[in-house]
Amino acid sequence: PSLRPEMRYRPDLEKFTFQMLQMYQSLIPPEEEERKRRQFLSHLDQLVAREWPGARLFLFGSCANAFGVCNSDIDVCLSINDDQLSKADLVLKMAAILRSDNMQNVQALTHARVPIVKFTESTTGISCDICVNNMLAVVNSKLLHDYSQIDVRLRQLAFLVKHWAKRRQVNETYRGTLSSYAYVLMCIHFLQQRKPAILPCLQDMRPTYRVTVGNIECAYYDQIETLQSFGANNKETLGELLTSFFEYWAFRHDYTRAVISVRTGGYLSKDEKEWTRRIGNERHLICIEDPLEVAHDLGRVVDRHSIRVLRDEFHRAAKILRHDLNPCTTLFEPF
Ligand code: 3AT
Ligand code: MG
Repeated sequence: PSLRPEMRYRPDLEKFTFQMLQMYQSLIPPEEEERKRRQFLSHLDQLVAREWPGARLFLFGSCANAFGVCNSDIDVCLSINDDQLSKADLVLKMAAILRSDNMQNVQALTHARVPIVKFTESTTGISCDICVNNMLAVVNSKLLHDYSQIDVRLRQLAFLVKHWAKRRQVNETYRGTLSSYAYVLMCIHFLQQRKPAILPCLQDMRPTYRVTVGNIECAYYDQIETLQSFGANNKETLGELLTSFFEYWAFRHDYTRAVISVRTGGYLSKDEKEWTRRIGNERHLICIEDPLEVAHDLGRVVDRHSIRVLRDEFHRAAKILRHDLNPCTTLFEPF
């Protein structure tokens, strides 16, 4: 078969794919880490049950969504009915419980947009963030996890993209670059667009899973077992996909008009989202619609300076994947 245009440059594509698969394997957390994590969580469950018998802990983020590399932090959500205490109060109380249990570096960040308590367990060195009643994050983690189970190329691609973003320091929302969550959505959207498609649009299918969180209805098809061969007609390898991913974000994405939307499996316009003007600190220089909180643009953290940094990094990656003799090393070189 003839290669896509961006593949002309790489005669050693097979070798590159092989090396990328090896790198992917090396990023998967070992079973030992999973075991420690389960132990840690059951201990947390006990602590919480003692204080609040009706409360529950939910995992979310990279240890629940299948996109966690080794040594990731653990994100936990405390789900609790308490009309007396605010989220900030609950975070403070949780911090006190953790301190009296000898957890290390316990910090309550009560003024953050999402109040959390951060801490480390001394014996295992596991770092953990606990937030309160943030069930939307639990549901979006399930959505990402369900996508990850359809075609293994998503998990492979996203691991490498996240690894690249961390190495190149473009995975820092406090400095105006994108969250891991945003990068995974970029990968899902990208695989929905391949021809033939590698991923379906789960929110565009007959819903088999429904929950309401606050005033947001979440509904999508989650019987993933029936979708195992969905991407089978597309034979692209990891090397090709990674190359095309960076080509897309370097040269093809319409930063002026387009919004990528995993929810619809396609593109929307900034006009229809009314994301054309800057409001306060929120600009829309790269637009990624949150699949559940559709009024949220995950690119809103990106400013005039960081969009340059980000686009320069996409260019750099695309150029390396075209021309570099040793792309596996150069691509992931620390910034
Ligand atoms: P790391 O492996 O920790 O980098 P992660 O998947 O845990 O990746 P984040 O730390 O970026 O991802 O975020 C943790 C979770 O919080 C992921 C997602 O369920 C939720 N989340 C993060 N940012 C947003 C956002 N802007 N809107 C909604 N949910 C978000
Ligand atoms: Mg995390």
